[in-house]
Amino acid sequence: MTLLAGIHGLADVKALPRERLPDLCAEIRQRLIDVVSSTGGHIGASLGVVELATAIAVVFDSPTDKVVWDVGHQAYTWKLLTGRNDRLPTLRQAGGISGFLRRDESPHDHFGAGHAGTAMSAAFGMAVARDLKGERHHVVAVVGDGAMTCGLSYEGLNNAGHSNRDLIVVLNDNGMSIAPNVGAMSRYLSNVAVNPLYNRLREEMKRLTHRVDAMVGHGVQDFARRVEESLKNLVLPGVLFQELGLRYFGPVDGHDVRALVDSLEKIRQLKGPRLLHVLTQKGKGFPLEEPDREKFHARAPYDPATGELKAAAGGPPQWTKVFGDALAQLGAEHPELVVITAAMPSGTGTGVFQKQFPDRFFDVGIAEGHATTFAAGLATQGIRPVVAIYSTFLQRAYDNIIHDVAIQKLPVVFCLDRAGMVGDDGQTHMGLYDIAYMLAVPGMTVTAPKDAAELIGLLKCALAWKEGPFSIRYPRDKAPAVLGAPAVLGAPGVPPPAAEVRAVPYGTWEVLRRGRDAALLAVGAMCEPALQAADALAREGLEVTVVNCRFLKPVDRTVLDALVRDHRLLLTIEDGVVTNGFGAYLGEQLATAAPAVRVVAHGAPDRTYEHAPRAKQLEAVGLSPAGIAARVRALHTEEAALPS
Ligand SMILES: Cc1ncc(C[n+]2csc(CCOP(=O)(O)OP(=O)(O)O)c2C)c(N)n1
Repeated sequence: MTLLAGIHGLADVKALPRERLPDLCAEIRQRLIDVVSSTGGHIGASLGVVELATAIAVVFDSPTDKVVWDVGHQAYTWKLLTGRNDRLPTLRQAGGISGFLRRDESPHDHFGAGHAGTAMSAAFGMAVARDLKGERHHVVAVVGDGAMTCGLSYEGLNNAGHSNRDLIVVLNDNGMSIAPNVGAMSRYLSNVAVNPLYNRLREEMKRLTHRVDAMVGHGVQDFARRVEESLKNLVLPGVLFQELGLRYFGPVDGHDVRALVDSLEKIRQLKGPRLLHVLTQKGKGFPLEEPDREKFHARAPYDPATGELKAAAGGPPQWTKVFGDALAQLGAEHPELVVITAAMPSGTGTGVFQKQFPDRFFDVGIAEGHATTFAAGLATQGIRPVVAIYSTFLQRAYDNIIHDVAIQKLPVVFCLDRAGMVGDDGQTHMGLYDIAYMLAVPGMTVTAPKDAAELIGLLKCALAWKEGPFSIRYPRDKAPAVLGAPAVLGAPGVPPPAAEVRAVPYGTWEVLRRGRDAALLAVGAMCEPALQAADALAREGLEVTVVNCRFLKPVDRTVLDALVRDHRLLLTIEDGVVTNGFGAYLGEQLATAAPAVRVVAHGAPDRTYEHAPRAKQLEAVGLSPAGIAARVRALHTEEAALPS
């Protein structure tokens, strides 16, 4: 029997002889590689902390002790050791366990996450709660070096550091965010990790202090300690954390599980805020070669023997790729254009621009708020920043969008990838809120393209627009090249080159199909299922108008006025929450302007959404062609029953 087969919970891990821990880790590593080869997921991050998670499982007593994993994407070993090994093959699958940690999934998931930088604050909250309640247990925050680029991590550290409360921070330093980590903190940590002088000096000082201790006694001992402290402050690692009020330990080898257990056991005995700096290698043991480290942070299903991706389904390219390629093409035409990403060059497709224009590309770390205000600063000086951030992560920057960009009417272009239902990352990553949050920003132009060509056309329009901020949203999906007219530009499925696409005229909608029974006002990627729904309804004798509402704000008054003249029922189709969404926005405008017209918002109801393929998530809320047709049918029947 393998060791892993005997692990059903933390008690089994603790019962294992220490010398067997390396073998257990080897089995865990293989298990993760095998399972994630078919589910896909954050394999690189998780492989990096196999030993760390195992050591934490041995040393601390969860659920009494609280362990808070930042992001939670690296916690597959934690899941496996806390009784979820059997369910691991359901990872990220509909109805299966989440790819992140969730309080409703296990009592060992002490804090749910998905976004980076929350662990320090949450763990400090738990430590304070413990003290308020007079309890005695440990609180451990495991934070990556990438998360140390988040302002939020420092807000937590600043608050916790001088509190004297008992809190253990484990800094999991692998030199990587998703891409290689950036910034001053990253450089500081790598200096600490690689500078042999630091480590030698520290050892020397320890030896010296002990010798003086033995020879002379306490007065000199205190003096020597003070000398050691001052020297430490000059050259030793961790001085930054010490100044912030945390006792620093490390750096230690994060792949030596027995040494990790020893270090954690010692640190557990101490009091006050303390930090253990652990050096790990992202993706350790993954069968791919070293240069691919960024690519296996998270990975689609792959061959477990070679690590190579399984052949992807054909069809049109992803919206991300269309955006990234177009941006790089537009970069040549617009020397004033710069691109900003918050730690996601490949995820946002902006890596193409980065390669071509490295001096005009800025990866600012996991710092969406800073990215936005940084862009605002650039814009005050006549530079044209394009800020490419996922819809879900831009939530972090809401105040910066309003306070720094919108109020000052600065022409910053926001490109929101992963807008709408996001698929198997699940509830923490849903891009369902950006329509609501962007519509409320004063002076913000809010747009969504129906196809790849229109994404390029909107980008061109955005770059020509100097009156204020401009946002473009698109989903995590394949982008139809040119909806409804594949033969006009390029081959079907292949988006046209940027040079061949004209800017979309500002503030205009496009009527895609005319009918009289109802009008579907579709947003972005919802144009395609709306057209398919219209086809199906036409076969039943219901004729509906379909409008591509590529500008959600400002609305196209001319088209809207014509629509309310000719229709009694307007139905917005939006891949976002209906609460304060596009339908609500239109409804509010038409309530007095056209009180006889009924406006219905068809989108995602106000609740959380579980991980599942995007198509299934859309279907579940009626945003498939069949779901849209069913809603129109039902509403039309209701309307027909009303007196005319
Ligand atoms: C607010 C926010 N922005 C971006 C991301 C996307 N993201 C997920 S993991 C990650 C890198 C985290 O790096 P680190 O904390 O060092 O952990 P590692 O993956 O290296 O273990 C990023 C940028 C996120 N989860 N949250």
